[in-house]
Amino acid sequence: DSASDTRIRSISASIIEAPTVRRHKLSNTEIAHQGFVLVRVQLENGVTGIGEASTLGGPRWAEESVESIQAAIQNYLGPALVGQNAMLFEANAVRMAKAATRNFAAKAAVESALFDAIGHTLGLPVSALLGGRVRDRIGVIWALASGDAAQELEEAREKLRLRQHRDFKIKLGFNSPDADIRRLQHLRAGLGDDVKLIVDVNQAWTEAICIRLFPALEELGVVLIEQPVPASQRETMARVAARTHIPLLIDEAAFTNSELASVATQACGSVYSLKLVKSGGLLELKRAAGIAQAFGIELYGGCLLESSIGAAAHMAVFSTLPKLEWGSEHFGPRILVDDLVATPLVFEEYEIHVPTGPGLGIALDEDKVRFMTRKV
Ligand code: MUC
Ligand code: MG
Repeated sequence: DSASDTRIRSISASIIEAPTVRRHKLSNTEIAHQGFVLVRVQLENGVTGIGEASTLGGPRWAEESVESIQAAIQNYLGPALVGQNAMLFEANAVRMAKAATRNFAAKAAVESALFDAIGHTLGLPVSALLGGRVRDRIGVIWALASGDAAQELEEAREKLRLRQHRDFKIKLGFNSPDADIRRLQHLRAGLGDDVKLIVDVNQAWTEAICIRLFPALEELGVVLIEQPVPASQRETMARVAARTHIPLLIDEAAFTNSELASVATQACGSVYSLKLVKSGGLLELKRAAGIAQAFGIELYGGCLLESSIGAAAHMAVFSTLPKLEWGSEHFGPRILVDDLVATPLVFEEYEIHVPTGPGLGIALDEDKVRFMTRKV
């Protein structure tokens, strides 16, 4: 009957521009608003599923931009899937792989929407479709990235006071290495020794800078160093990983699961940042976790400043992983002036609650979406 007709009727993609509460700086870009592509999949049974692709500073953090993601979905991924049964997730992923190479953010957003639609059709959370939850709450860190140490200290203290975050990721690499260390010293002195500090250099340092600065990071009690050198320089990354007592967190150096296997074999790091925009889908993200685990690499639940839509898709996967040693960094919903959903993810006692409702467990706020949709 029509209620069980889960064939895909249409797929649409619109561009969203969501202002952030403050400027967010990375070594290679800087944002004051987030660029998302909102995907809506309609099934023949009348159910709609939603998914979100996130970018950071245009085609800068990775090669995809909101414009390229929208074009890939409208012209290639959508046409490859219309008429197919949404429930056949693996077959649909194969179809998307045939229609377009890479374009991971675009593919992941479409697959999220398919999972959301099927979850709503069956009355099941997406986590149940991915094997079921092993955890209901996931620890969540906050990123400090204004570059102004006094402002950052105040911001971190507020997060601690509200019991929302107690671990912090500090974005480095947009100032000189010495200024980075001074900023970290200021934060450590102000926050005390109990707060976990992670640094993300976003590929900005050379091996020489690493050699010079790592002892200072060790002294400051930094617990993770994320992607200190360029993603393509695997030998360099392996050498600097071997020099420090701080684990290296692999981010931009591994998008695909073959890249992950390569960086693992080359000993480029000992923790991996899981992201939908790198894996290109929920199923592939779950496989990334298995590959990392097989190499003895610990897992970190990465983000690209998604709204509650993209964060919920990550939570659906993260909640099913046997191990997630480092929790997650899905602070994205909280850095937006306004979230896109009527039911934002719950942040409480330093954790995010994994949504339990059907599908992704979130519902759009259509007024906010309309307001933030780019007018063409
Ligand atoms: C990245 O490189 O990890 C995630 C958090 C943040 O502040 O930047 C992003 C991307
Ligand atoms: Mg990173």
